[in-house]
This record gives sequence, C-alpha cells and structure tokens, in this order.
Amino acid sequence: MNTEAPNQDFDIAAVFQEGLLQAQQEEAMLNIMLAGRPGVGKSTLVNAIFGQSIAPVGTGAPVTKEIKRYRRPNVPVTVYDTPGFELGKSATEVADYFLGQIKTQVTAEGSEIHFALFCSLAASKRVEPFEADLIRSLAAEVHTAFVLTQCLDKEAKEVTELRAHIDSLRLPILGGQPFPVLAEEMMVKIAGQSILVKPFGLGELISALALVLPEAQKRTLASRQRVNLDLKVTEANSIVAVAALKAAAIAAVPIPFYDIAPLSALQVRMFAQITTVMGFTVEPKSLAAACAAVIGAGTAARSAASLLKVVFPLVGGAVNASIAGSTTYAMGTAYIKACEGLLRAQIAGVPIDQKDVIGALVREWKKAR
Ligand SMILES: Nc1nc2c(ncn2[C@@H]2O[C@H](COP(=O)(O)OP(=O)(O)OP(=O)(O)O)[C@@H](O)[C@H]2O)c(=O)[nH]1
Ligand SMILES: [Mg+2]
Repeated sequence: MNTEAPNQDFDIAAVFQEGLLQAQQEEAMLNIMLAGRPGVGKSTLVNAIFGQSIAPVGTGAPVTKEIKRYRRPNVPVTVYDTPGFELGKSATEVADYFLGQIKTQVTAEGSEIHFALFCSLAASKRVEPFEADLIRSLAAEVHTAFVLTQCLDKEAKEVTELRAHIDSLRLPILGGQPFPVLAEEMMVKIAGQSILVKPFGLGELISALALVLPEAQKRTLASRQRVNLDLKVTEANSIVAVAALKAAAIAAVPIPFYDIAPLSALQVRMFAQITTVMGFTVEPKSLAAACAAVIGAGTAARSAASLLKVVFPLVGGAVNASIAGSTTYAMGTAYIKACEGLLRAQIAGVPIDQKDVIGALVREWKKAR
C-alpha cells in the first residue's frame, strides 16, 4: 500500500490560526453580577480573577442610572455592577429591581445572569439583616457566592467569628459558606513592621463557581480566569478526551496514511483549543515549528502531510481507530503538560516566552514516547 502522501499541502500554521479563531468565536458570554456596599473591593475582585482591568476602566455603559455594565473588547465577560443599597427600600425590593434590570438586558442578548458575587469586608462584625435578606432574594434567582473581601488572615479570630455568624444565618449561598479572599497583595503594618500579605482564596472561589456553570460558560471561566490553573488543566483534559473520541471516529474505518489530513487537522485544532483555555498567546508559526520538531520534519509550515504519520509506527499502512485515538490523546496530554509547566514557572515569577512553549512541547513529547 502507498504510505506516502501524494498531496503534502497541510499547513499547520494556517490550521492552528483557524483553530484559535474558532475557539475564540465559540466562547460563550459569561454574565456576572456584583453586589455589596461601596468600596468593599468588588472591582478589585473581578479584576484580580481575570487578570485585567475589567470593572473600573472598561467602558461602563449605564444599564439604568444606578447599574453599570462593564465589557472589554474581545473578552467574553460582562460585569453588571450594582451600587450600594438605598436605605428606605426593603432588601427584596432592591434585589428584585437589580435582578429585573439586569435580566432584561441579558435576556435581550439571549443569555442569563450566570452568577452573583456578594461582597462584604472580612473585617465586618456581622451581616446586617438587610444584607442577609438581599442575599436570600438574590440567591433565589441566581447562584450567589458570598465573598469576604480584603481578608488578611482567614484563621483570625474575628474572621472565624464572622464565619460562624454567617453559618448561623443559613444563607442559601454557593458552597454553603463564604469565601474569604485577598484579591490583591496588601502591605500592612504590624507592630511597626511592614508586612506584605499575598493574595489568596480566589482559586477556591473559582472552583466553586465552575461547578454550577453550564459547560459553555465553564469553558469561558476556565479560559479567562487567571487564578486557578487546575481548572484550566481540567478543561484542557476534557478537550483532549473529546478530540481523541473524534479522532477514533474518523478512523473507525481504517484510513490509509496518505489520507489522514483530517486527523492531523483535528489534532492541530485541539492544540488551538488547549492554547486558548490555558490562556497562552502562541504564534501559529512557532507552533508549526514545534510540531515540525516533534515529528522530526525539517521545515515548519508545509511539512509532513500528517503529524500522525511520522510519529506513530505504521500498522499495515493505515491508521485505525485505536491508533488515532491514542495518538491524539498522547499529543494533547503532552501539550497540556508543556503549557502547565510553563504557567507554573510563570506563577513562580519566571518570565516565559513563546519559544519556551515550543521547547516544552518537544520535551514533553519525548518524555511521553
Ligand atoms: N491591597 C488590596 N486592596 C484592595 C483589595 N480589595 C480592595 N482594595 C482596595 O479598596 C479600595 C476599594 O476597592 P474597589 O475594588 O474599588 O471597591 P468597590 O467595591 O468596587 O468600590 P465601588 O465600586 O466604589 O463600590 C481600593 O482602594 C482598592 O485598592 C485587595 O484585595 N487588596
Ligand atoms: Mg467598583
């Protein structure tokens, strides 16, 4: 059987580029509502989660004279920011008003409010009855996480007492308990000493939110947040599982090697999806070079007709379902490991660039074989 590809026109860079675009276009909008007193740290919280200034500097379009909507170009996240509560109105009235206004807006876009973040200072003594009622009214309609902001020490006596108090209120909040967080590092003076307290708690909050989101919004959250690497890896693994199944389906009837461009395209698109979830910016040309290095081909873009062909042993000149599935799985897993290793390095303060992604992919691939 002819195992040579008669048509070598498989442009990895182009397919990868197309895959990146597609992954971005498919990202579902995530609608977030913020509530809580003024100045408790609502904006700081969302900006820290997404690693960019969404709430204060985005174009805040007024939904009503009170509610602001924040959105940035090319970021599928919309934040609805509600103001501090007006006294004189009941909590139910306030919640219904906010929810009603925001729902009108998101429904017009064919969507819904995906969750609300109710924020209160970790240093507060207690939750006022008005706030408790507001949370109950919100939580009756949307998933509501109770976030204790600007927390310096979640084990501190005051915080433990506040949490016990919140527990006693039996609020219908996400996860059954509040999330103490420090969204941004904070310099504090203790006994004349300046101490830098590092951010914490955002990863736990994101994990809990991911559990209640529909698949599409979970993907958006996983891709766009910058505080929970495990969620990215989990999502990336499910991308690989789906791709491996698709690959096996394509090769359900064994296909000859000269005809496996669709399989290779599927694998390159899988790389693009993983790249998007991991939150990397990778130049298509660099990725093509990496693939070329992985498969041992000399040139980058228009290299082998298939990634599979060179990497895996010929079995009777054809690819069967099991080879297609396992190859796709192995490639995806190596790429995730490469991305994960680099992101961990980056979190530890090591600056990384695109060339590192390529090197890491090649290393992981060699380890896996
Ligand atoms: N270091 C540090 N400062 C914080 C944190 N959260 C809030 N702050 C500070 O607290 C102030 C208020 O924070 P914002 O995020 O603007 O609070 P907000 O709830 O959005 O305020 P309004 O939109 O005015 O209601 C700002 O000066 C923030 O820098 C945090 O986690 N760490
Ligand atoms: Mg704000």
